[in-house]
Order: sequence, then C-alpha cells, then structure tokens
Amino acid sequence: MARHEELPVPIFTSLEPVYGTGSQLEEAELRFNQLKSEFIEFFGHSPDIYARSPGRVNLIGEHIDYEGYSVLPMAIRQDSIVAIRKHDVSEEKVIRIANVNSDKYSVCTYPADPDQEIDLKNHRWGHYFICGYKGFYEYAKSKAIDVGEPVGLDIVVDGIVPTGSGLSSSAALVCSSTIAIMAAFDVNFPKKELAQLTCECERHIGTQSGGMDQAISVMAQSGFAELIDFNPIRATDVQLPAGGTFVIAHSLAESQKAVTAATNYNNRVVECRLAAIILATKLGMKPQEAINTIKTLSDVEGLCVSFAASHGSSDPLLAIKEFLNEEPYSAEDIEKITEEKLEAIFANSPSSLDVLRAAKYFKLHQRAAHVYSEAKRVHSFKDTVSSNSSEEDMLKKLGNLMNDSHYSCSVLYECSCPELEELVKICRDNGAFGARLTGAGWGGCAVALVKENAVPQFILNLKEQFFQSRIDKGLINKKDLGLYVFASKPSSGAAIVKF
Ligand code: NG1
Repeated sequence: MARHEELPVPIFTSLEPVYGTGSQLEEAELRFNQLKSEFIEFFGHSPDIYARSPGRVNLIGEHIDYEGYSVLPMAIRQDSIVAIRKHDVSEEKVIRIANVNSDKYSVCTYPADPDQEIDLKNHRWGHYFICGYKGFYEYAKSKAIDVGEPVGLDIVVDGIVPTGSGLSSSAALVCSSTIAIMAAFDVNFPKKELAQLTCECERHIGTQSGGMDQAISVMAQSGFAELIDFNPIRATDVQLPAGGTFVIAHSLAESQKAVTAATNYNNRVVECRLAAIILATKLGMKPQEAINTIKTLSDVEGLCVSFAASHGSSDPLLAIKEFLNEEPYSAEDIEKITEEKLEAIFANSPSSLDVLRAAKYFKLHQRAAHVYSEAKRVHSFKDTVSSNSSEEDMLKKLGNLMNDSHYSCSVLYECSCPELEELVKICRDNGAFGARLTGAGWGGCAVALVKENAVPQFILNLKEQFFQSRIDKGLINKKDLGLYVFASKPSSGAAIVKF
C-alpha cells in the first residue's frame, strides 16, 4: 500500500471525516455556512469548492527544519478554510481575495498573472494566497501539467489559527490556498509534493522557511503527531502517550515573522550557513568549495562526526567547541576564513543581503550548538515515545527534553522573549512535565506537557497567574481566553470539500 504522503489530498463531500463529531463539527458547519453566504453576498455566485489546512504546534525540533533536520509537530484543530470559484476565460482576469473577518483583513486584488512579483515592501495578508498561486503554476510548469491560460479567481478565506502565535497561521493559509487553487483547476498532487511546493512558494513572502509547517499541515493524520524528515519529505506517525496532553498558551507577544525577518528568522538561517561554511573550511574543505557546496549544518555534520570519532566521540558538538569561537564574529572575522566577501556568498539571496545589512555580528558557535543538540533531542523524543518505559517515566523524559529544548532556544538561539520566559516558568511551576516556546519564537505560544487529568486545573491556574493581569490591563478580553489557552489533541491534515 502507498504511504499516505504519496496519496493526493482527500476529497470529502461532508465535514465529518475532517472534523469528527460533536462541538468541533458544529463549529465547522457554522463556519462553512457563513463562508458560503459571504461568498454569495460578495461575488454573487456560490464557490466551486473549499479547501482547508490546519495550523500546528511543534512539540520538539525548533529552528532545525531549514538545516535539514527532522522535527516533530502535530496539527491542531484550528485551520484556514478557502472557498474559491474559478472564472471562465471570458470573465475578468483578476484575483479578488476577501476574508470573513473583513474588519481586520480588507479585500486584496491582484492580476491573474502567475509571474507577478510580490510587493514585499507593502506587506498584505493576500500575499500569502499569491504565494500559493505562484507555487501552483510553478509546479504545474515543472511537471508539464497543462492547466490552461491564467483566469480570474474569486476567494473568501476564514482562518482561525491565531496569527503571529507560532502556530503556523501563514502555512495554513498558504496550504489551503494552494490546495483550493489546485482543486479549482481539477488537479490533485501527491501530498508530499504539495508539502514541498508549498514550502518553496511560501518563501515568496521573504522568509527562508524550512518546510515543517507546510509538511504537517498537508500530511497530518488525526490522532498522531508526525516525525517529519526532509530531503525527501516523509511523515511517520508518532503515537503520543495517552496520559499526557499538550496545552498551548499564548504569551500575547505577537511575533511578526515576515516583518522582522532580517533581524530574527532569516538572520538565524544566515548564521547557520556561515557556521556550516566555517566548520567545513576548518575541517579541511577549500573555502570556495565550502561556499559552493555547503548550504546547511546537516551538510557538514558528517565531517564534524568524523572529527569527533578521531577523539573517541560521536558528538558533532566537539567540532563546534574546537572550531567555532564563542565570541561573536564580525563580518571581517568571517571573511578572513572564507576568503570571500559575505555579500558575494549571499549574492543570489536578496533576503540574506537584508540580513547582512542589519547584522552587527554573528553568533556562530551558539547557533550551531543549538541546531546539533536540538536535532538529537528530536530523536530522543521519538525513541522515548516508542520505548517500553512506564507512562509516568515516559512523560517525565519527554518533559525534560522539552525543557532542554526551551533552554537551548532561549540561551543559544535567542529566540525567546520575556513574556515567553514568564509563561514557560508558570507552566512548570504548575506541574507541567515540561514546557517550551513553540514555532519561530520571539513571541507567540508556549506548549506544555501536562498530565491528562490535571489539565482543567492547570488551565485555570494559567488564567489566574498569567492572563488575569493582562485582562486587567485591557490587553485581552476575558471572553476570548479560550483562544489564548487551550488543550490540543493531534488533528487531521489538509482536505478538499465539495458539497
Ligand atoms: P512559525 O513561525 O512558527 O510558523 C517558523 C517556520 C518553520 C520553522 C519554525 C521554527 C515558516 C513558514 N515556518 O514557524 O519552518 O523553521 O519557524 O522551528 O517560516
């Protein structure tokens, strides 16, 4: 039987297979009904078809997907739904994207031109749809699939993944958009190809995204977390221990990933590349060869492990300790080793050049140490889950790995923030087995592993100890608390719905 990632996106004619039964189904029915009536009101037609794709919470493996390492996320119930209608060739060649939350997201209009450039200087929410639009045509072209000449599209979006929260609202929107376009053109690609193409097309927004979010959004299976491997993309179901529940809580610091890319997300991608090039050079490669061939820390891991082996170890961290200074590097320090200007190394990547312009120095030792140690923790997490330890022992070990991951993100990768530190501490003080920031960080959510039967009290304590003071200050409304702190079970992945 084909692995599930080889299969196309499932097409359903009802909502039960996606949302199950009970309150989740009722909520979905309301959303689909509202989406349809808003579509008719706005465009004067019904949509042809719908696509939905979920957000995710990453359990462990932060900032390592773009370095080629496996990660372990699960899909959450919150998703993005896209309703779409494809124009006839005789109709206007324009793409109109509306949102059910029209107060926050006004209508965006674009030409029906797959080669259009996205205006990164003027960030608009509709750009994420256009990422999917460009990606769809790029993929079809690369596979010589004839999808006809570009036509106009009518779209209405309903997204309930909180934005800027590290729960992948952007990937949920890019994936649901791409799948909706695909379905409107009556084609369907294998899920693993979609995961790859949505990862690549989200980069049109200017972040050098790694691929985890799109992979889990497209390939998730209800009831399982997934170990996601890259090159090639692969998803392996991971059954989590029954006695534990993951609680997600928002630090209320919004992380604007696309806007802060040059100093935060993309900065770390550039630092990792520089660390990898220097390691390769120190381990015997010619600088120019390293520049040409070494893209990620995983590319140079083999050399680091060989170095470690000659010292009786198998730990790549040994090479980092030996060859990367703990003190931050200036651009000149690095150029002495690479024998090449940094601007020349990154000449083909405008977003990396933005990083170079914004950076004062580069912390290569710390970033590489995070990546190698975090990659190891992902496998320890997976091994723990599949070991035959008692449930209590298993939960404790998983919690410790999550705590170690948070420490590494906070101290070595510096992608935490004061609000996340406070929240993670409160989670641990209230009995979580472990807690950590999740997603890119610099704001957004924390995830805590909590004993199943302690979840209601745990959430109450978080409300009292973290959220109440924010309600008092008027930062959030008490009635919205459920949006900011909730328990989550692994949900299903992307789907097409045709009624
Ligand atoms: P968020 O910002 O949480 O959606 C981002 C990246 C991931 C991964 C994590 C950090 C995108 C779309 N997603 O996730 O690929 O690198 O940060 O682990 O850029």
